[in-house]
Amino acid sequence: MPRHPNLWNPMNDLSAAPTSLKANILRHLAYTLGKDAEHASTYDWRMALSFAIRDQIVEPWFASTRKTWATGHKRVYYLSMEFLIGRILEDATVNLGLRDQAEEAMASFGQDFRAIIEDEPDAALGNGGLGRLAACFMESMATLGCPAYGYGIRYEHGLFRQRFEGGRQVEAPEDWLKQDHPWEFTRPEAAYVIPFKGHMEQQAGREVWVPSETVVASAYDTPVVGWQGKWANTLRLWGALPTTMFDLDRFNRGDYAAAAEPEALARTLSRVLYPDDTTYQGKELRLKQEFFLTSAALQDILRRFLASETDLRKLPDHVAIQMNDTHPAIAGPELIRLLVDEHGMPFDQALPVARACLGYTNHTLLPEALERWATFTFGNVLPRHMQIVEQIDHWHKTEHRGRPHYIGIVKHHEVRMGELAFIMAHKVNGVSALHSDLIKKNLFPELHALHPDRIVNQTNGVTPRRWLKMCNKPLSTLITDTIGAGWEADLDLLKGLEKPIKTKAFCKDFDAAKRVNKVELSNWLASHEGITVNPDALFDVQIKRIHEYKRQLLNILQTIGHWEAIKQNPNANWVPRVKIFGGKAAPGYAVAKEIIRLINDVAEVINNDPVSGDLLKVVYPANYNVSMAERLIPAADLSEQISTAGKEASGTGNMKFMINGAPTIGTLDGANVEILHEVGEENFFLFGMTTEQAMARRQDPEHARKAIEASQTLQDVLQMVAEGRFSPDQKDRYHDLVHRVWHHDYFLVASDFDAYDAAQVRVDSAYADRDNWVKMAALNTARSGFFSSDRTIRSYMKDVWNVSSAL
Ligand code: B1N
Repeated sequence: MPRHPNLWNPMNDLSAAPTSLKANILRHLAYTLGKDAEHASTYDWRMALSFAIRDQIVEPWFASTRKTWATGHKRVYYLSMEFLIGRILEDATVNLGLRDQAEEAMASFGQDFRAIIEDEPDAALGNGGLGRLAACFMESMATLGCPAYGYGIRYEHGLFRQRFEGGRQVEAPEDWLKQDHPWEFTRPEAAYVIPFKGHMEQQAGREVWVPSETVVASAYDTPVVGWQGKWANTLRLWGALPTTMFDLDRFNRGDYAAAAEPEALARTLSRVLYPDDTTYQGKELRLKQEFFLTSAALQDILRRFLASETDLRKLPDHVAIQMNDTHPAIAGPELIRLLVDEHGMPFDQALPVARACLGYTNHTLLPEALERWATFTFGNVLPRHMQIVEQIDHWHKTEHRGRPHYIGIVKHHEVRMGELAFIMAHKVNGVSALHSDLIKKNLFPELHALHPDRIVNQTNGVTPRRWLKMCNKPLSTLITDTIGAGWEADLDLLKGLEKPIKTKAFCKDFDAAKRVNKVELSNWLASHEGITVNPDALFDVQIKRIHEYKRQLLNILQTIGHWEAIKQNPNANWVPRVKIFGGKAAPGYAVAKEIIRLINDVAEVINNDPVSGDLLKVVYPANYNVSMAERLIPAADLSEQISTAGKEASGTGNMKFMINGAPTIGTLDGANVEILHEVGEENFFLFGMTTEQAMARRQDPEHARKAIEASQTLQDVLQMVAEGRFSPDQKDRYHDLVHRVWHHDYFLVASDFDAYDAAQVRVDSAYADRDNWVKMAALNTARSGFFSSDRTIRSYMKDVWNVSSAL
């Protein structure tokens, strides 16, 4: 066993020179895991390495916390129902600058570093872009030294695992906490009572809420370390516990099952993540989860504030609270409730204090995603908040008396969470330039007229540490060799690649780096999916939640048309393609599930066709998640961003592909518009209707029929699908889906089909010109600096949070 004088005294460990990583790994293996190296499994080694790496985070974490307290620095609180973190070990190792050392240490123990990294389950506490954005923001806030807490729910079960059975999606529960989770610290002392339901009572002339249910929110802290370990913040996730572990009366009467009921009931609050992405169901449990997170966070925020301050009117000088969509929008009324009911502040004073603290980020315009709670449900679960919402509504109406077209918060027996969040926030932001414009014009035109300075744009970004440095070693090594280090924290430095891109030598290296990733992905596809693909084919990738507006259907229909064209003329000079799909459908979203099945059915037929052979393959690996994205994106040649214009608020996958040197085929939607602007139209495959054209097109009730009749290719493709060419065992399987395209094509698959097909032809000819293609790909990387989430966070700090860096 290794010996070190510091091993036995933890205080020495913190202050003295760090023990070597190797020694720490062995120490944890023995004393934390209780395992002899001889008998340690991959899991044991992963845990030992994780604890050893975690040790290195604790010091900067303490230092950051101390500094924030000592200086009374303003803190940011990011409230989100989702944090889609993925794996933590490699990210932390990279940020601490310990990857090579860790790899070498594991090798010296005879362990394969990759296998250890891949043993870690994803923390999948989110559905898609919204949750992943929250995770990127946490990393950027730590990198920039912005004192911040993320607040979320510690779901026992994250997003479901996806399997395919006969091409159909089958969901299984996700179980990330089955093994020990080495990254969190349990904080039983940070616990708050969360009230629900009950009734209001007059007591001494005051309204008093007498709740009939309570649960306890108990904290679990995960440190989030920034680039180079200069700062670390806390992600605080709440777990639900019963207030009384169980009902002793019932237990004594022998009613054992019922006695455990309060415990089971409480725990359901943090049991499972709702698997909906950009849709909303008015489920009571969801409202309870939202209040559970928000109330716990606000109680924690006030407790921390009152530990060093007394005057709650100063709260906005010390506290910025960001609402990630409307899911935590109950924060407005809850903060007022705490200030008024618990701290005796008058309502008229509490409202402006709350508003000065709060910001609201809108992530979608889709009407099916906008939260509206029936006043019956809302008033039943949160009777006190129902009163406060009506007070806010009344106050706002009085303030703007006489202004026309005023939209209230409560209307048609529903509480509209968007309007509530807007009125209770001092800044409201969209997530791309186009989206923020549409918020002003289409979503909140009346409120925007009343508050013309409130809506601002904050175009999304992604962390270049995870999404380039960590996931794409060949390319990041080449970048550092070419322009030096430093781009990781200043992504605009990638501009320095523009000159080298003009040289043959650099382009050759860039191409070689991409090829390494493509070979690696091909090997993975062979071993995991049992499919052989040609690494020299064009890798065309669409990975995201399955949704009609994202138009995976457009992609697969065009794929069928392309296959048919190859079969007509198999000896033409085709560019070989691999069509890669990844993504899950919400379990209750029937149309999305049909699209999944169609993709799998089409893959089955095409992949077994000897005529098209290696010229076209369709692969759809099951259970797409953050870790799979980290494999697919670095290996992609083409990024599919083909949503109906006006529907994708931003997209963030689009940015990850760009950074990793994959040109986009896409519409003028979300952040695609800004990607196009940065990279130039000669390096982007633009197609399709604009938002305005799409809106006009829908006015014609015959738009789909006309588009189909005008396109021989689309007619043939729809005919093949309808006839059962891809479902020989059940020929009418896709009748309904095809019928939808003809008669209910709200997302304009038919109207954009020919333009998309033509853009794919342009892609093929561009790819055939290898030198120019590589240049185009490399320019995507060189011009992607704007899409670092560091830029986004700096902008929030300045325009929304009014907070400076503490570094
Ligand atoms: O948020 C991402 C954007 O890049 C995407 O364009 C956008 O679609 C996504 C309800 C949502 N909007 N709304 C959601 C998620 C879960 C849920 O229960 C809505 N997700 C987005 C980041 O800005």
